[in-house]
Amino acid sequence: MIRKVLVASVLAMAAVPAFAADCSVTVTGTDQMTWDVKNIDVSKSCKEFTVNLKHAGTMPKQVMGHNWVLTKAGDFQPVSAEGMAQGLDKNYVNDADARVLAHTKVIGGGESDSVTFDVAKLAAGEEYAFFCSFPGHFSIMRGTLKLVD
Ligand SMILES: [Cu+2]
Repeated sequence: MIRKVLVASVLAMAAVPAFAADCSVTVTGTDQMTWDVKNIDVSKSCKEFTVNLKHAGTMPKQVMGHNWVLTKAGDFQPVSAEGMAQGLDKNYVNDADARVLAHTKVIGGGESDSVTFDVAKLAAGEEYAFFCSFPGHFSIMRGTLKLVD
């Protein structure tokens, strides 16, 4: 009986990578104005996709805050400029701007936040940009996101 249970649990673990697409990613920001992810591939088989943003540093959000904002690649510059003008209270994002496809709040050292969005929002062949819209951070804290098979 014990042996049967063991075999079943090993099979269950082995089945996870084969049958479930990874529909989430963790992006970790630092006190050095960097994060550890430059490219995100979103599988078409995901209905929803979740981004978990973490801040591994110790600096407060007023000084070294980070968020994660998603737009089409072509919208990245105007959206980041407009976001900067919104201030920290608005997470440096204009929520009325339809070009913002998804975003987290601004977090400081030791904090985290997540955002989940519908994969149906993404079009195949379109390139998307993700970035931190905290003033000045977009030049370094930026990457590309694509819909893949
Ligand atoms: Cu930042």
